[in-house]
Amino acid sequence: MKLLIINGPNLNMLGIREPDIYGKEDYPALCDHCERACKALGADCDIVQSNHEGELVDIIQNALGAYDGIVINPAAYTHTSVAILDALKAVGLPAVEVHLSKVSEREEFRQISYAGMACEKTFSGLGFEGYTEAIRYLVNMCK
Ligand code: CA2
Repeated sequence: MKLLIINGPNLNMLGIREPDIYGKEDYPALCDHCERACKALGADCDIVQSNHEGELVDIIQNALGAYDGIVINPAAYTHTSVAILDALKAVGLPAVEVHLSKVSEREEFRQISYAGMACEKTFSGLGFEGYTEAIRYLVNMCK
């Protein structure tokens, strides 16, 4: 099975600031973590990151026919983007939402997730392990 792992705005800045919230490891370390998790769980993956909402919509649309599932951390667009929600619904691929931090314990404006409405499951507050759990979930679901 082939998974597309999508990361939204500012996740490329991991490890630079706010280590208390997002951890000390940087974005290349997250990519390495996801690649290793996919290999261990028997999946292939591509990993993409964009700071641009429209580009994220294009990436999701282009996943149709090319991937079996999507792992997505839409970052700040989680809480604002109906366009990303609609794109996930349009392609209809099984998708799992991931957040490094425990969003439910953070600010009020982070309490809505539009993307999550099109996802099978959400893993939040587990750091990099949330990606592992999302990959595991999709691998098991597609068995
Ligand atoms: O917890 C998560 O994974 C988030 O999706 C991260 C987003 C945030 O807007 C969401 O509410 C929850 C932020 C992405 C990373 O932002 C950084 C900020 C400063 C330094 C490094 C990264």
